[in-house]
Amino acid sequence: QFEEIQAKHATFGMGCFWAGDCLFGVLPGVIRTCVGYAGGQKESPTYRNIGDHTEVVNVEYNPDVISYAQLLSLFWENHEYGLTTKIKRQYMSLILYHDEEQKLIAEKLREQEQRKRTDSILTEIRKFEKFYPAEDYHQKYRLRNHPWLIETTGLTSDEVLRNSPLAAKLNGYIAGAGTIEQFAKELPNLGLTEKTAQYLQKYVIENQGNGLYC
Ligand code: MHO
Repeated sequence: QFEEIQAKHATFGMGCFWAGDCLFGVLPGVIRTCVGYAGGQKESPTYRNIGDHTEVVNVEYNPDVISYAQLLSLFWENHEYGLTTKIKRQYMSLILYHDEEQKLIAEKLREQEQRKRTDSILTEIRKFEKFYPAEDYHQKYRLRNHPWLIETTGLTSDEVLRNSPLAAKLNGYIAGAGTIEQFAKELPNLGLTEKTAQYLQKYVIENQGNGLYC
């Protein structure tokens, strides 16, 4: 008898969505990620025709393992949200809350962030309405540059790359978004062969802390 995890969703706009995909995907407690367009009114936006939408990452997480506040710390730490110059709507800082609890936490933490700085925070907090998944080639973008890794782990379809928890992890690790300590700790649970683990480890170390997820 397995108890269903009561998974929750969180949605963040924080610049280029390839970065959010890596940063959140690798996080313990995050189950899966999907990048897409949200926050605007235009029907069926695409990358080339995004209209008034923003690039966002939609995160499915287990609230027993990671809290919304913890997700928000990662959000604040990893993008520029206080620029005085205007950021394109495509890359705006945006929190789309899924329930009242998320709304209150987001508002409270934005206030806290604001107190730490003198320029004003541009992050908008709005209700999540509609999410349009982005084109397949944007999903797990960094992992897609590693066809051997995709092949050897059996993540060989667009659908699997979009939905698989392992794909979310590998996409983050390959870009250097997880720490070396976390990688060492999680490796036994990833179910990788020795050779695959070595391949991945090289990138975890090489890309560690370079902050280049886009
Ligand atoms: N620097 C990237 C941004 C891509 S993104 C998904 C590019 O110019 O292609 O917005």
